[in-house]
Amino acid sequence: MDGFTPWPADLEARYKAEGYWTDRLLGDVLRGAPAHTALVAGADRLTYADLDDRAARTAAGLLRLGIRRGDRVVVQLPNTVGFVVTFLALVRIGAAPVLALPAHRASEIRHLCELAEARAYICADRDGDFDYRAMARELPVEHVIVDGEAEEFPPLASVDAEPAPIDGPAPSDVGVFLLSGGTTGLPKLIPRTHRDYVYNLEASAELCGFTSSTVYLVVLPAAHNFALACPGILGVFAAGGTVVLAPSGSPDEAFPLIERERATVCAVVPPIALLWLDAVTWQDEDISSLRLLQVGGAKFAAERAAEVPGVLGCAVQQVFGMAEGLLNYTRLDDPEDLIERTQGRPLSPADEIRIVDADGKQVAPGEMGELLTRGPYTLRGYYRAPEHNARSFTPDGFYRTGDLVKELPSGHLIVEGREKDQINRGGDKISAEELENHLLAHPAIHDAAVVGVPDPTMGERTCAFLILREAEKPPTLRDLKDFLRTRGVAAYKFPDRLETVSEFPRTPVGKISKKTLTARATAALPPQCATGP
Ligand code: OOB
Repeated sequence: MDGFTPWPADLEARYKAEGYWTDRLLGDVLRGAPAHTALVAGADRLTYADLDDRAARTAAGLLRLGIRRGDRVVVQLPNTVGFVVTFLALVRIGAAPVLALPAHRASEIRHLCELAEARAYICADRDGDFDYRAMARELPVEHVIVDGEAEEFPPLASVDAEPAPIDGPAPSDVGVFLLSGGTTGLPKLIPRTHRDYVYNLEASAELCGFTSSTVYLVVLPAAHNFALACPGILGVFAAGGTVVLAPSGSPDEAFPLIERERATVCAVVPPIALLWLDAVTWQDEDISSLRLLQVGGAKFAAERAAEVPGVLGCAVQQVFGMAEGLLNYTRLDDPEDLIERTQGRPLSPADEIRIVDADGKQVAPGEMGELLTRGPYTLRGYYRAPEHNARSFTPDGFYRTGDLVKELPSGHLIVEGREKDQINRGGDKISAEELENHLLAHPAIHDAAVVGVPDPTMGERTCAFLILREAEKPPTLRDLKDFLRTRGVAAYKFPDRLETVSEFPRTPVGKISKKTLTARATAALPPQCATGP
């Protein structure tokens, strides 16, 4: 596939010889007993046999429409049976789903369709007031398929045909495209091959002790790597367990489902974990079936991690992962102290880690530096992004994560901060440059600089510093949000705060000093906010 950077031959040979890469494909992950419940969503309950049949019929229907191996299809579906069936059908054909989040809007989706040269866009009908079909009419794709009220488009349910043998993908083919959190003007695509992603999900399922008795509650978007494959939905299927889809992590939706389905595992971001720690005092559901709460996507404070077993009655696992690949997990049998204080250690014995200073030199053991990594499930290049790749990877193929970490003698990592120009708003990643570019399009704005400021529940919130054009009326936060909405920007990227300034502080080399801006925004906060979680 053009635009895809493969692993070099020596590493390919090693990963195969050492058993990390096999011939297993993403389309073959349904390994539960035929009569065992695979998927629960609302009133729907599908056995492994049902789900396999739905995936096979949808795959045949997509082939009949002309979707082929090697095609790309942008998928934007919430946590529904439709998402799971569509994903499995596409990977069986060897057409790679490009996994957009339900919150994305025209600005992001149009870019994804163009970058991927997508043949099709598969979406839901609505998300509250927002109409995906209206957006779909403007997209540069041949096919639009709608799960729900489809209007003039074919409904997903009609994409159905008698299954026939499929000339499927090779294990080295790109199986799925994940979205990068991004540090540049436009989101990047992360190609994940069948063999690297199968390893990712199988090794994760083993590490987390998933079996056919696992009942996994999905509260994060299914399209996010964490909920999909760490071990996530696909890891549960490979272990023969049961996936229960929830619309959100809100305790009044999640807790009744935990009680009803006797859920044993759930993956959440820190703001949801904090909400759950509080919610037990007013929710009266029985959540005693829960064995493990995985927390990741943003830093989870040691003091709060320590509360989980006593308050929620389950073990906690910290997960420091990235769509680009590398996953760090605390182990289920790690000492309490490591589980609470660290963000885990690499999943694979073949993960290579380097921690370097600003000059790219390895730091002394235990010192803080930027985390670089390569391994059997970490990308070697973003899709169709040669210039960005030249900056994001070392000449010997290590991915520069932009995360600042310390390594303990045990190999566990502590995330200390970030070097990349990104805001981590409760696990949602916002590229400062992307948001700044949108703000610069506003007629009253001369220049914009966006930073994250500490927040006790979200970890960080987004503050936009603006220099206004002379004689322009200053826009309110409300005006700016309306402006960004009109431009088709996802709402989680909207700034939470505005500060108007006459000039930006500069570093000695003349770049905008985001450190100074962050410090200024933080100083202006009430004291309980400034300390963060
Ligand atoms: C997960 O993936 P992404 O791609 O949304 O974001 C990756 C970035 C990391 O580079 C790091 O900056 C941050 O999110 N991050 C954490 C963290 N987990 C992720 N920072 C501090 N502590 C943590 N535990 O966020 C993701 C992917 C797979 C599993 C879990 C999370």
